[in-house]
Order: sequence, then C-alpha cells, then structure tokens
Amino acid sequence: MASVKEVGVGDFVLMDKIDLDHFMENLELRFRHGFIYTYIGEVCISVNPYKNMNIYDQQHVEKYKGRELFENPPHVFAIADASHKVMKQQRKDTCIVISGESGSGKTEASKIIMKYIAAVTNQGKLPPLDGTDRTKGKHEIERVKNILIQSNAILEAFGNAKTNRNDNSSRFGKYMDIHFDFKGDPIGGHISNYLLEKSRVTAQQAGERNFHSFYQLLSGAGDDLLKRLRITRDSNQYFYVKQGNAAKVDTINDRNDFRNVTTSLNTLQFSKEDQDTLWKVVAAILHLGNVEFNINEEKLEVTRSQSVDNVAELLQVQKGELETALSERVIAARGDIMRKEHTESEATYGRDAFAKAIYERLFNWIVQKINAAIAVDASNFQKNYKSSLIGVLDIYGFEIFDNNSFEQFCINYCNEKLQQLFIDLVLKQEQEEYRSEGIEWTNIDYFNNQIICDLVEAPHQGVMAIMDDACKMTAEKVTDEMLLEAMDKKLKGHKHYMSRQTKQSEKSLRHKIDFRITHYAGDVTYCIIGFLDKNKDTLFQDFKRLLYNSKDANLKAMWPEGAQHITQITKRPPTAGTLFKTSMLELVKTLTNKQPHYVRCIKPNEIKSPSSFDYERVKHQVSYLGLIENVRVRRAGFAYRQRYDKFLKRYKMISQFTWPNFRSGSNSEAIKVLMKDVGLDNDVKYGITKIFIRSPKTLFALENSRNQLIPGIVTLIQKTWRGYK
Ligand code: AD9
Ligand code: MG
Repeated sequence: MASVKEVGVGDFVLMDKIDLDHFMENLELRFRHGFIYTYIGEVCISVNPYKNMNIYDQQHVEKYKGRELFENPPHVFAIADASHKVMKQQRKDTCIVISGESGSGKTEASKIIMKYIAAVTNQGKLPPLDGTDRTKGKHEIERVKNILIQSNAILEAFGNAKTNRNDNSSRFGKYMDIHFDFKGDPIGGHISNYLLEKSRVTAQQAGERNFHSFYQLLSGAGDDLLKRLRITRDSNQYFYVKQGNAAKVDTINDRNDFRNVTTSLNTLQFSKEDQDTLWKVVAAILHLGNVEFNINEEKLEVTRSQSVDNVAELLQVQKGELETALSERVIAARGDIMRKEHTESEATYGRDAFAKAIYERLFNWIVQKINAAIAVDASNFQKNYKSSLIGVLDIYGFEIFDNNSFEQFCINYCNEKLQQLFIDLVLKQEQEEYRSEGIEWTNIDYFNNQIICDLVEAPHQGVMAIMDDACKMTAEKVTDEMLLEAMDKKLKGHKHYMSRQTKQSEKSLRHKIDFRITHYAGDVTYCIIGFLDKNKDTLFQDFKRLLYNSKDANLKAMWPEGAQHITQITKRPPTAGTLFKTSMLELVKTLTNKQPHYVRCIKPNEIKSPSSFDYERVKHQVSYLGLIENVRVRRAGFAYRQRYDKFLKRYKMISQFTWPNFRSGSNSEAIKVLMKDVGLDNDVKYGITKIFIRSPKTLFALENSRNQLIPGIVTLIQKTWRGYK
C-alpha cells in the first residue's frame, strides 16, 4: 500500500492556533483532500464522504491492527483498535459512542467498526470441523461474528427508512454489546433497541418512505410468495406505503436487499415458519391500511371486505372477530362489561394503532431472536470467568423536519442525553487522569446542556411529566391544546422553551399549536397535535386478545397480555414518554460504567454530495458539538501524554544519553535526562506512569528531531545488517 501524504493537521490538538476559523480551515482542507477523519486527542471526528473510500480493506486493517493512534493517519479503525486493546489488555469494559446528526454517518461508522473487530479477531485458518473442543471454539467464534454482522441487514430492513435527511435513516436506537473471551475473540453479544418510530408504519411525510421492509417485500419476493400473501408488486395499491410518493429511491435496490435479508435470516436460523410469520405480518399491514370505515344509517361499517379477509387470513385470526375488533371495543366500567361501537375516527385510530403495534412487536421479536442466536454460551467458559465487552452505540441523530412531532421530540432528547454524557465523560476522564497521575488541573467552561435535559425530564416540571399528568386525566377530555397550555404555564420564562402564548412577539412561530425548544444543536419547533395520543399509545384490548388467539404460534407468543380478561386490567401501562426516558437513563448508566471512545460524525452538506463542503452547516455542527471546547480542554491541560515505556522507545534515539540504551535508571528517569538534554523539559510534567506535554510545539520538536535522525539510523541499521551477512 503506497503511503499517502497527510494534508493539514491530523489532530486538532496539535494545531498552532485554536479557534473556530482555524478549526474549520483544517477540517475543510482535509475533507477536500479525502481525509475524512481527524482526531481531537482520542476523539475521532468523521466527516461523511458521501462516496466509497478505499480505506476499509484488509491492507488497512493490517495497518491499524495493534498500533497506537499516533502511528497512522486518523481512522475509525484506530478507535476500534484502541477500544479492543483496552478491553483485551486491561480487561475493562469499553464502549464506542457514535454521535452526530441525521445522515452524518453514524450507522456506517458502526458497521465499519464491527467489520474491523471481526477482521482482527479469531485470525488464522479455521481448522476442519472434527468435533474437538478447540475447533468447536474457533468455529463458534466465526458463527458469532457472522451473526453480529449479518444482523445489520435485518435490523436495517425493519428499522430503517428513507427520510428527507437520509435515504437509510435509522428509526430506532441501537446499542450492541459484544462479549469477548480472554484472547479477545468475540463469543456473543446482546442488542438493546430503543423506541422504534412506529408512526411511520401508517403515515409518511412527502418524499419519505415507510420502513424498507415493505418495499423490499414488494420488489423482491417471488411470485409464489406474493400470491400467498395476496399482494401485488405495485406499492401504489397500498395506502400505508404510498403517502410519501417516494417508493423508488436511487440509492436503494430493494430487490437485492430482499435477497440479502433472506440470506441473513437463514444465517441467523430464522426457521421457515419464522420467516413466514415475518412477511405475513408485513403483508397484513399493507392490507390493513386499505381497510376503510363508513357510517351507514348511524352504524359503523367496515368497507373493503376483501382487505379484511386478507388480514384475517394472514394473521390467522377469525375474520368476524377481526371485524368486531376494528369496529367496537369492550369496556369494563365498575365490574360491568359493555360493548361500545367506534365512531369513524375512533375506528381509523384503532386500525392505525393496531398496524403500528403489530409492527413494533414484530421488530422487538426480531431483536429477541437475534439475541437468542448470539447469547453467550456460559458452558463454554471456566467457572468464575467473566468476559469483557465493547458496547457500540448507534442511535438516531438529531433531526429537524418541516413538521416535528413526538418522535422528533424523543429523538432530540436522546441526543441531548448523549451530549450530556460526552461533556461528563470527556471532562471526567481528563480530570481523573490528571488526578491519578498527580498533576494539577483547572476547569474549562463548556455550554452545559443539563438545563435542556431538565426541561424535558425533570420530575413534575419537565415536558415529559406535564405530558404524563395530562394523560392521566380521564374525567374530562383533555386535548393537545390543553396540554400546551399546561406546558406554557409551567415553563413560561424558561430560557430554552417558547410558544406563541409565552412570547407573543415571536413571529417565526407560525401556529398557536407550536412550541419551540432551543436544543443544544439548534431550535426545533414542534407541533403539539398528536403528542397526547402518541404518549398514551393506547391499543384497544380487543386487538391484543385477537392476536393472542391467532393460530400462528409466533404471533400468539408476541401478545401474551391478550390472555388477560378485561376485568383483570386495572393498571394503566406506563406512557411512551416515560418508557423512553427510563430507557435513556439506563443507557446512560450503562455507558458511564465503561471506558468510552468517541466518534463524532459531521454531515458536510444537505445534498448528499461528495464534493460539497457547506461551510456554514459544518461550522454550526462544530459549534454545537462543542468541538472547540473539546480541543481547549485537551490543550489547557496537556496536549499530549504517553506512557513512559512507549515514549522512550519512540524518542530515545534523539539523545546520546538514551541511545541505544539508558544505563542507570527507570524509564521515567531516562526521559527526564533526555528532555533536559534536548532542552524541552520546561514544557512537561512527569506523572506516575506517563509524561504530559503541554504544548504541541514540544511534540513537533521531538518528532522533527526524530525524523531527521531516522534516515541516518536506517542506514546504520542497514550497514550493520550487511555486516552480519
Ligand atoms: V441517521 O441519524 O440514522 O438518519 P446516520 O446513521 O448518521 O443517520 P448513515 O450512517 O446512514 O447516517 O449515513 C448516511 C449515508 O451517508 C450512507 O447511507 C452512505 O451513503 C453515506 N456514508 C456515511 N458514511 C460513509 C462512509 N464512511 N463512506 C461512504 C458513507 N459513505
Ligand atoms: Mg443511522
């Protein structure tokens, strides 16, 4: 591999001057020359190249394997390697947190990381399967690696969709733990998924699509399967997938993707029956979207009987029962059981809630099945052995659309939490390192977004709590507008909250039903309509019972609560907002316990172009991600730090006292002598295990001296070598 000459500065910490302009200049220069990665110390900044880069092949894997960050040009491989190294050598749990706005390259980065980990583990030729334990182990590791990688295709098919920001936008959050044995080979894993944006199942904005799975099925399934599922290839026939008017996407080949998903399903040992359930549910939803309601002589009628027929057939439930569940609900009031017929709008609401719920359950079921396939097999280990792990977090990025609703509110709150974690960990980690090395340290100011997290999650006073209070009121009919009023009352005067009522002069808020949150990443205007319903997330009990009675064993198992009798249901389930908030708090706790590595992704432009660097858009991201402060923190303390043994190995050649060896003393003593000898010792501090260098210039000087000497040393070594021959 020809070595490529770096352009610009590979680590922002080493720049002469650090301010926004110089930061931007370096980032743009590097991007324009195809250097998409740049470090801030150990944080990797990645700018989406929007084109295939030839930097992820086996040769690159070899180049980064086992190396230190500074030894090679910046690369996300190096971050993966660092994480793996810490996990393996220190037996510490680590995590890689990938953040950035929608379309900035998080999911791609997470896949690149997974591939790297797969490539550097369990190396060597696989022995033939002869049944001995050792070969079993090696084959088992290959199986696990295969599943970890192939699960992506399935999860993306069912959990990603084309949005107006990204053709392959993650509509769920994903945190994956990969467990490793003592050799550093993967032995299993676990995926946690967060809030799937299920509203997409029934409605899409213009230019957007439903989840990929629908279009993959329509384009990729063979004629036989289509016939069995009673569907035609034409997506325009189905209301639930045509609203965005964007079924065809240039960058997506649904047919091929269907094939890949099928291969992955087979690899993951989804049985024929499992796959049958999967596509039947998808097809049933297509039919369900075409079911309509009509009021005839004051009675609700379900029209499009054929569609109802198809849904019943595919979900393996009684058609009559399905029709009843679609048109009325059973309610228990003080021990009495009554039937109440839906209005037309209640029926449509019920139908949509039903479609969303079965899709969401299906998605959770898929995740469970993947988890079962990669669960760590404890019998493979000695007693008391604890595996270590690397967690990889790839979640939906911060997003602003023309219309923002409850889903964007949750997604953006999630990004606030991650930013908070970044602030916490980056500062904490720095401070802890200085403290443990016995070095003095003063704080740097950050914009702390805790205030925005509180605005959303604080007990009683936060938006989530106000929403939950509104959902609890059943006596009178609470509307979304009333919810907004309650929010206005409680949040009036908050620096990060605004609505027409709290600030009448604000002309940019178009409607009375809008409110605005000033997020760390920018202002987002949310429309309150739909918040209550989405937070309550009601699914009429009748549907649960219906599915519990399905003849499809998989479906039945997905709906255990359908077994409950209506009178047994006394407690209101937690709201969607509360569930999400709880899962975010847990996620943050999980990540805090691990040694973190960060990849911060930047979107270079809005037009998915490999050649456009939209200066203002990038500058905005650099600002809100707090990257300049990140560099400052890193430099205010010390720009560079290195373990004594490694440092000595690299620079011992530049002093006559340490080359080829320092005779009398420890590594740290040798380095003290060396630094004095080259006149650089006023810029450094000596910690317990590491040397800390304050200014990048000192490091440059060291590197320069080393570079000047290397040709001489190479010649010397060559001569010596020849002498041996
Ligand atoms: V979202 O929050 O899920 O909407 P992501 O995950 O941040 O978003 P994603 O990884 O899906 O963005 O990247 C968007 C697109 O950019 C991809 O589909 C690729 O076409 C493109 N991309 C991103 N990273 C790379 C890369 N390293 N090399 C080549 C890339 N293309
Ligand atoms: Mg993504």
